[in-house]
Amino acid sequence: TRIGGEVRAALAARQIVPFYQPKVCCRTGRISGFEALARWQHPTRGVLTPGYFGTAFEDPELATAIGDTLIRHVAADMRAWRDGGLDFGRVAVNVSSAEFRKPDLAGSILEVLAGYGVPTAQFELEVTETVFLGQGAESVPAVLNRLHDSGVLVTLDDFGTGFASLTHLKQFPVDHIKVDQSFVRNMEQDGDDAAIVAAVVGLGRSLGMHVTAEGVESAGQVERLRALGCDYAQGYHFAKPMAASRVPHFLRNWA
Ligand code: G
Ligand code: G
Ligand code: NA
Ligand code: MN
Repeated sequence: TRIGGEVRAALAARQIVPFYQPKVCCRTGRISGFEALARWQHPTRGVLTPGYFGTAFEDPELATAIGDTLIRHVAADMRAWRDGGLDFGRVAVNVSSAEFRKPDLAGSILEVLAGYGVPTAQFELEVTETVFLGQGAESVPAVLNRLHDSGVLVTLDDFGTGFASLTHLKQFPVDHIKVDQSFVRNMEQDGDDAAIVAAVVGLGRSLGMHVTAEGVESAGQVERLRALGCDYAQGYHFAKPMAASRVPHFLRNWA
């Protein structure tokens, strides 16, 4: 495809990079870590979000190429931050369904982390429920178990929007769940949304998992989430995804 060719060229030109969005502990207000989100630093069009190239994540070969590039970039950034004595917490990377078709996905991730001397406990994988149903679904249990057993945190993203989620929570080594932003957006006005967020927080609690609310855009939402006992919050209220070069400054200025 046209976009496929462009993405390949962008990868070769090192124009696809991770941006980082902080996650904040609701209880302490401290930064618990960041989510890495792919961005295309286009030479003429500026910084492009996956809205322009996200279909590439559905193509197994391209998704793997982007994933490999991105995870190396993230590990290199983590290495540099560690060397600079920066306390950045944990970094989460998204992995699409198509990437699970790659043979030994777990091994290749662990190899990159080891290569950069990044502790597995500082690394987190975000997957949506679609990975349990997608092309590489049969490899998912082994990959997640191996990563989890190696100390990598496994997070179920966009929780509440897929299907059979409760079965997956039981069957797979899920450490963390993220309440989808569609439930967080109107939680102050919509009682049903607030009830769903409360229920997910309660479910996480009872299963021993931490819960992150995503798409948090107001102080009022943060207050509600804190009252509900939600562990972490992420969204434009705190910060938009930022370039790696801005992370040290951001952390030093965080109260
Ligand atoms: O980053 P937003 O800012 O636009 O991201 C849009 C979508 O693209 C989200 O669903 C997000 O999870 C996905 N996405 C962003 N970066 C990556 C990535 O590096 N890998 C995968 N698989 N998906 C990503
Ligand atoms: O699928 P995933 O949950 O990984 O994607 C997160 C998406 O949500 C990214 O596109 C990210 O840029 C976006 N995002 C992060 N915080 C906010 C927010 O507060 N509001 C909105 N509307 N989008 C957000
Ligand atoms: Na995510
Ligand atoms: Mn999400």
